[in-house]
Amino acid sequence: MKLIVAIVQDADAGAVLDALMAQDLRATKVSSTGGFLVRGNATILIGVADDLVDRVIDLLRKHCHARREFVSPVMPLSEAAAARHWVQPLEVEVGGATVFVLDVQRFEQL
Ligand code: 2BA
Repeated sequence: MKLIVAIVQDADAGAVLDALMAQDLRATKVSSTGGFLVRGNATILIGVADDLVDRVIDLLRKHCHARREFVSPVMPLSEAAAARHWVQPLEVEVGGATVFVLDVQRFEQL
């Protein structure tokens, strides 16, 4: 058995959960926050038999989309005044999904 930990964008989480449920796969969504952008994202935990891992990854690939986000660098007001120009927002591409596949040593439902 494997535990798939998929960090996805909030906008895609609903479609991923719907697709997992439609295939009778079990999942748990946990609200999370990315360390860099400090914006909400979703971490989806999916426990599956080994032979279903590729199916789940295909499903994540289908429903998770990369998007461009802009981050405004924070600058202290005094420095900003000294610089006499606006700091350009930084553009980053947030990936469709960041996926970890872990071996499960033991699985119990009590
Ligand atoms: P964040 O940490 O908020 O990162 C959002 C996006 O910002 C990243 O997209 C990447 O394009 C960019 N980014 C992150 N750190 C950066 C840095 N030090 N310098 C420049 N740009 C940077 P993704 O790589 O697709 O990551 C999306 C989200 O997946 C991340 O949100 C984080 O929540 C999670 N993540 C990514 N890699 C991870 C890892 N190795 N371990 C745990 N979580 C991870």
